[in-house]
Amino acid sequence: PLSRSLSITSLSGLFPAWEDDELPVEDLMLFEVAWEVTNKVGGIYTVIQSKAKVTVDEWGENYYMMGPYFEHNFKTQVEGCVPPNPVIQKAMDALINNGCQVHFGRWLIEGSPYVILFDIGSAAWNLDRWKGDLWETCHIGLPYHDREANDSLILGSLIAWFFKELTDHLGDKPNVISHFHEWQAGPGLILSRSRNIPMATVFTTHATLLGRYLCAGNVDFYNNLDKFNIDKEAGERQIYHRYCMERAAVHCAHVFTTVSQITAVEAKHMLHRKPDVVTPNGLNVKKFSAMHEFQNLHSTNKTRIQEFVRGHFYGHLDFNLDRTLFFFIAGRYEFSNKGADIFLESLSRLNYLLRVHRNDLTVVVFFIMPAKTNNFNVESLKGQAVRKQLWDTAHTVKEKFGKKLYESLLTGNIPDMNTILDRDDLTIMKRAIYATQRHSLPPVTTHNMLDDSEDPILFNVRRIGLFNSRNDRVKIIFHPEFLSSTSPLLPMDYEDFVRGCNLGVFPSYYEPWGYTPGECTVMGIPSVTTNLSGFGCFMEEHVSDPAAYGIYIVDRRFKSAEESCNQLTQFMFSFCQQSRRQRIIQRNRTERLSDLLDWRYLGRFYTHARHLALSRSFPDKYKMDNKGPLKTEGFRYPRPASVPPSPSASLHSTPHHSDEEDDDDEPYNEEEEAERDRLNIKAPFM
Ligand code: U2F
Ligand code: UDP
Ligand code: G6P
Repeated sequence: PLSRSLSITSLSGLFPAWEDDELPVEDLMLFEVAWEVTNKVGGIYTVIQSKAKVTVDEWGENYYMMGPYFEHNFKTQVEGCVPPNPVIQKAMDALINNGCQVHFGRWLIEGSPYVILFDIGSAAWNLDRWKGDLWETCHIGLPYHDREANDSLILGSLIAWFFKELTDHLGDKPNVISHFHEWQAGPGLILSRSRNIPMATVFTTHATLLGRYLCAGNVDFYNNLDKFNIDKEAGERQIYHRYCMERAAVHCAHVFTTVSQITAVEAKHMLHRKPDVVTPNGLNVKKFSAMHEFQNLHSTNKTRIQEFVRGHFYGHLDFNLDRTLFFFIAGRYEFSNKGADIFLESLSRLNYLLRVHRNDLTVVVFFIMPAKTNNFNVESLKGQAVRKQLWDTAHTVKEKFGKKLYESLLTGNIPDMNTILDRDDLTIMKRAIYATQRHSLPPVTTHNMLDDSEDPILFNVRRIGLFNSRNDRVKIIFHPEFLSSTSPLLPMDYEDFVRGCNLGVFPSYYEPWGYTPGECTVMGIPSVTTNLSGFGCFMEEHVSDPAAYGIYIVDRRFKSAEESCNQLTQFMFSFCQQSRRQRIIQRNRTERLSDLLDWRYLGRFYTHARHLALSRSFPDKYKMDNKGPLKTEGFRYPRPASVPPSPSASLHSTPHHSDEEDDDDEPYNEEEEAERDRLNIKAPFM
């Protein structure tokens, strides 16, 4: 018998006690199936990978992840081994003895979960037969040219086969729970259920196929959710078969979940089932023992970005890097879904505002969105080379200067500064300076774009005329490739880059969750999100004054694009008006929200979904007290203690109030403020 027990969280003490579902994990086996297990394609990889630790902590040896086998991924990420549980080996052998390759090992990520990986290629000769099975089962036909759909069917057939073998040998105990993610894992669920395999099933969608397609096509999606003829829309976009698999999986599952409230509403209309549980996406949060540690990281990484900017803008470095803020947008290159359209428009307005207010502040904005390119361009590489050369020159001269100075002091003399450097030294320095002349503006993009003329970012940069000219207070750098520490241009990992920036801007239109602003939050970097993203809605629900905590939520739901642009511009402009001191305080606050995004807290929604699935599939064994659905509602972070209570006074909710840069007179104490907030918490959880 299962129950929910009261547990006191081990987190910061900010959360009141909540009731947790308690599962007898020793009598259960948990399988989680996703195309992205050990295989990075998109955001689902982040979900699976970051959640591994808390799941292994709870389930130990009874937790397995399943996905496709790719040789390269296996070699680089997995330590192969023999399954310690003979039942697993037996089920694998049944497939292997029929010519299908299955691999087992520990995934080398935090938590080291077991993975069972199925080799699609080795089983592809069954495809036609399995297509027939799918047709027999649910009358879904897959076209031969859709490789992704065919692969998902092969994976699904192998997985359903595996579960059949497994459950045939398990008897009464342990009971199996299998959790499938996204439509690519759908066939495994559909086939398992149609074959009456005795196990509890959960299906999670991270975005609906139709939602993604319709939004990308510039329709007024949210105001017409109930009006779409979804079969027709799917057909017209040639995804009818995928949509059918998605919808079938959703309806086959004992429990259906999605990542946010907003996607729950979408799913109700696009898939005709209301999710049973919302399972928000968390992160594996690592806390520093002292606040200043992440602030120091900001500072050192900012220095690295500054170095890059010195090179990129060589010859045009007429702005003060100490008065320069770094903004960025990053993610999959879906121009309007990710809000790059309104971002660019707002940047052009921000540029205007900074100019008319004669602000000496400069904003350098990075667009990190992968597009098709033909490597780095010469101009960008040259910038870094020039910077390096200046650095080397300065270093050589400095050495020489230092040596002469030392010699002179040893003989008891202050050297003659006019002669300490000889003519050659001056020549070297002049040559180095001459090399920094350039006849073109610093480039907007770092790469040779394959589709330069049609590229939506470049097209709009041309339209608004932000070409990195001297007068512009907003400069743009489009880096059409994900970041990597091995890059010759900007050698930084994404995480370090984020830490070094001042503001992440993610004004998405279609974003079921949106990891990027959450990642900023746990690193203590403020960000802009929207009330159309799962993350933004979640923050709106749980934080009384999100902007005070460095979470700016643009209203894209009830406002026109024009109004949203204005709001975004205002957010950015008021951010620019903060002093350094205010930014530091705000970063501390932002970082304080990370508990809210920690899997140690959010993981319980997964536990709840599993519990619910067990109670539906094995009702005699696993009862659930009738407590109603587990919700995230009812808990709110209070407004930070030092922000004035009147909404008008905290219009932009910047930490008040000090106009001078680096003004340290402010009687502000981070620990005190955090403590005051703790005491302020009112509503109990549940
Ligand atoms: C949803 O995100 P998805 O996983 O469906 O989005 P994708 O298009 O699959 O992928 C975005 C990811 O792709 C990666 C990048 C992102 O994590 O790291 N990527 C890459 O590695 N290389 C490339 O060249 C291009 C992309 C949903 F839309 C989000 O809102 C949710 O947060 C997410 C998780 O629930 O699911
Ligand atoms: N990201 C990355 N490298 C980069 C830029 C972004 O790995 O240079 C990752 C980022 O960490 C985040 C993901 O891309 O996890 C974007 O996920 P999100 O949920 O925001 O949107 P999705 O693209 O999945 O729809
Ligand atoms: C961190 C460092 C400070 C530095 C500041 C820069 O807080 O600890 O030494 O001055 O970052 O902040 P800024 O918002 O100007 O990038």
